[in-house]
Amino acid sequence: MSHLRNIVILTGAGVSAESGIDTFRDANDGRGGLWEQHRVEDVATPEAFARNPGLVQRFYDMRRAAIQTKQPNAAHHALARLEAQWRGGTVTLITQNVDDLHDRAGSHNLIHMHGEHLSVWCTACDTRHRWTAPLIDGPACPTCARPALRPDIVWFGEVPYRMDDIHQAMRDVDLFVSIGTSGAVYPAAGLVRMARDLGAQTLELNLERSQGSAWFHESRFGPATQVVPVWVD
Ligand code: BV8
Repeated sequence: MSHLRNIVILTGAGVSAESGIDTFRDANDGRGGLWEQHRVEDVATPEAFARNPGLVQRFYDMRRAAIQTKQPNAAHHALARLEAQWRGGTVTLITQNVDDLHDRAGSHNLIHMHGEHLSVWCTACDTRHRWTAPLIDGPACPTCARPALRPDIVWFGEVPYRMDDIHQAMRDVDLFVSIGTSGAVYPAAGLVRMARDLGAQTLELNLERSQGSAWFHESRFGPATQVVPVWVD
């Protein structure tokens, strides 16, 4: 990989699957991305939040509580090692995941394009805070004291975070690696095409074929805790 200077990595729920965090659409779990019989696409939207805030707050309180009990796995650690050891270029890690397993594994050049489960956003005074208590209990905003906190997570129909930083990283990409994502959701799923248009090498590391597999020069299939360390090391 020595001639490949700038690496951009995109991760999805599959990189956290072996840490015990449910993916959204995994056929394997038989639920196909359902939660309490709700499709994630139906819960992770501003309309759902306006219609039934309690349902959405409960969904995220449940996800947050589950994530707290999980640990980074060998794939998260391998990606942090790559960033620490890479010389002569940059490693940018873009994640679609709202969990903090990349953070806890030690990745620093990290873009959470769909937000973070440990952050809450006050829609009254537009400030962001570290999550401290279940939102279903209606905690007051630390800044304006109003009970207007929502998950600081990008829902369907909302604009992903740090798109400028993402496009900046993609401008100089030599190698684009997609790990553990179904390629179902845009604009994340469109990044591989951007990489190809920019003449970069593209590699997919996933459990199985994804909706984007055809766009990659190479795909390696297997569990992330096996295929990612092999690729990094
Ligand atoms: C936007 C946060 C404009 C929430 C998420 C038609 C109608 C309406 C909208 C659209 C439309 N067409 C396109 C859109 C836009 C829409 C979209 O793409 N919809 C899809 C459903 C068609 N996108 C949006 O609304 C986005 N915003 O477009 O704004 C815009 C655009 C550009 C610039 C400016 C403005 C916002 C989308 C963000 C939604 N929020 N997450 C939460 O987490 O609760 S999406 C969520 O699903 C994830 O974040 C991720 O992005 C997405 C896909 O999930 P994956 O991570 O891929 O997980 P999945 O379960 O699907 O797949 C797991 C994969 O891992 C599988 O391939 C599996 O094989 C593999 N795997 C499993 N185990 C392992 C493994 N791999 C390795 N090892 C293992 N052990």
